Amino acid sequence: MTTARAKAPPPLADEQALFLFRELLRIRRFEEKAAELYSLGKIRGFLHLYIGEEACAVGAMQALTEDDRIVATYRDHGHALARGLPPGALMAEMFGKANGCSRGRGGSMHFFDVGRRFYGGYAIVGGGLPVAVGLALADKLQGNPVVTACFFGDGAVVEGEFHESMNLAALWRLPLLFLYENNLYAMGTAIERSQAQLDMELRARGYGVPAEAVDGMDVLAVEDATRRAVEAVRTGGGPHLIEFKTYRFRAHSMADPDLYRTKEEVEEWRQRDPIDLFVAQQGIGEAAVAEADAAVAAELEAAVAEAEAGSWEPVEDLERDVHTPVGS
Ligand SMILES: Cc1ncc(C[n+]2csc(CCOP(=O)(O)OP(=O)(O)O)c2C)c(N)n1
Ligand SMILES: [Mg+2]
Repeated sequence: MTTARAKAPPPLADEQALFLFRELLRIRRFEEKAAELYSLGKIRGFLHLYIGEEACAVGAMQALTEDDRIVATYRDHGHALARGLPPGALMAEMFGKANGCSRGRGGSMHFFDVGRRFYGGYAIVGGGLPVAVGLALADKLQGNPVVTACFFGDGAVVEGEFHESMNLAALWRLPLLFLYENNLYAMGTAIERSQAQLDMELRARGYGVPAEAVDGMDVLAVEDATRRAVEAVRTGGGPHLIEFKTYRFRAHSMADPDLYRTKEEVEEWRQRDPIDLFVAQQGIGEAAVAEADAAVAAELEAAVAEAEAGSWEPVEDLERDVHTPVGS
């Protein structure tokens, strides 16, 4: 595979470096808080943490405009935060409260915000891919200069939905960007045990879709590759694919004992923590780190308070949005 950015990236202006640092840190701290609240029973149901993969969502989101559309996976906290969904609305959603971004009906895996063009959060692995094809098809038919970016994992690429989506997107030259988060595992199954062909560029070539692999722990490499691909898609180049080579530091979910990989492997990847890497790469000083940490902590405290203060949906609304009268 072609690998972008062999040389070290240039330092950013201070303001931009601090902005990106805070974007990364917000996701990390949000999820640490979510894990804590899960063990306290405030958040129930499923909870899948994105810790370790933050650079993928943050880097990719920098290259997309407000008009572009985002489709995420069930591990969607990072994508939603990077897209600008308010932490309070997300926390309330995980509490099951009516002030949540999906009225408390979806929880952690079903964040949604049409206004911010954030179309889920899907509990079904690969479920977002056909939706993204539909969104991109609509934009193409309507002549909208909009790109749909769809995140998915290595568990999705061995499903029919991925291949059907690639086929139709290529056949119709849709403005669709496939963002493949390859964290090497789908639950407890390593990619070597599920994929007959690990080279994604080769697989994408079978559909005539240009593909590139980048270091998913390097936020600037992710941004750079996404920017180039978005430009190509937006100017009529048809679908493109980027593979982010990444790793989740935590278990698959709060219920996973994490027995299918070695502690040494996890530790090796932790040495390339995307936040630490960025701090070192950009030379962000201790005082700036502490300041950002305090600001993020205050934001999250307010988010939790908002979730606590929210109310449950009234029982009279139980069937609302479940049945739609014929003809409406
Ligand atoms: C269609 C479908 N099959 C199986 C599952 C059960 N399941 C939940 S998460 C998961 C693994 C998905 O792995 P991947 O796509 O690599 O995402 P990651 O967890 O690594 O972010 C599976 C198989 C599901 N939710 N949907
Ligand atoms: Mg995976």
